[in-house]
Amino acid sequence: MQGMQSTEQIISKETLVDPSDELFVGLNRPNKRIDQKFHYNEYGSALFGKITALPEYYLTRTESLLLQRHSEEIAQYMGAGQMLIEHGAGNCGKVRHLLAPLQPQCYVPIDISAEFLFQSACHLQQDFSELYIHPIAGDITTSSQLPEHYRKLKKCVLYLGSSIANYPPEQAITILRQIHQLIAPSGGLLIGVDLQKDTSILQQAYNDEQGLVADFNLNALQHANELLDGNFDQDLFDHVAFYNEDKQRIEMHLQSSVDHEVELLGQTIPIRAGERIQTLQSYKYTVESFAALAQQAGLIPVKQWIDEQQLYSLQYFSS
Ligand code: AVI
Repeated sequence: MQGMQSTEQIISKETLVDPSDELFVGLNRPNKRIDQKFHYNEYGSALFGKITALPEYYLTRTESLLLQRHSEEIAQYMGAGQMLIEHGAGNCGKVRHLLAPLQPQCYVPIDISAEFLFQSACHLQQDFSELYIHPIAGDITTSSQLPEHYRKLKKCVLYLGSSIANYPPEQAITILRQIHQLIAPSGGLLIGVDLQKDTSILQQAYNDEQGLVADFNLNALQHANELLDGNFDQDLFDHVAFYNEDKQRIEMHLQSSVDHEVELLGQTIPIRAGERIQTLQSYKYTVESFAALAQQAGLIPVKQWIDEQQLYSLQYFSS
């Protein structure tokens, strides 16, 4: 294996920060919230994998289709022989569509889940034995760990899955600015962005018939119990997901069905019947509204690929 490091080597300090403080503070606010990242314990991550294959959840399969269909053209825009950095690489599955046409000199998958990332990178290395793979456990700010030997190459970032849309616009601009700094002066960003569409399609994607998204949402309470030595009872909450037209975003909440109390870190927190804990926001953009956001981060829109039903977009920006 060429660039692969041991799991210990790739665990950066970001993975060692205790997230419990943020979770506890969020649950003690008058408007309670659990940040979307707390959906992803082991069970939640596995469940999200199943959600991406649901008939109602069009995002993942439409993005895959666009990547497959346009991989040659994408490669023409991105150029060859670069350092290809994937933010939120997960199982390193999506990049497989692009590796042959792009022929990068090295691939740097970045993800906060160290163990899963390392395993995924190992699998990829088996199929692409000539590729230099350098996994980094952390986030896009962990650029100090980029492979020294390849630093002078043009840098292209992949940020797929419309994960950018889970951040409010101000935070999304900050992330895009960090990406811009990373790829400057001559790099590119290929990003997956979900589009505004008929509300009923959106409502179904986040309220699937099997109830997987509901389970995924309720699992945030289980994760909170694990992290805060808590006693949330999932049976006392309902999954609520709807499209907020004013804010142009899907919102997910957990709504308490009764007045009750929860213990977290030995502290008692009262919860009223009907009270909601906000757990996820998923903004929906037009090509123009996302380009305007990216431009605020210094990125220059170059090319967009959209499916026939105009459900989803892949957008390419230069620095
Ligand atoms: C990861 N992200 C783009 C998903 C979304 O559609 O906002 C998260 C999700 N959670 C439940 N369903 C989907």
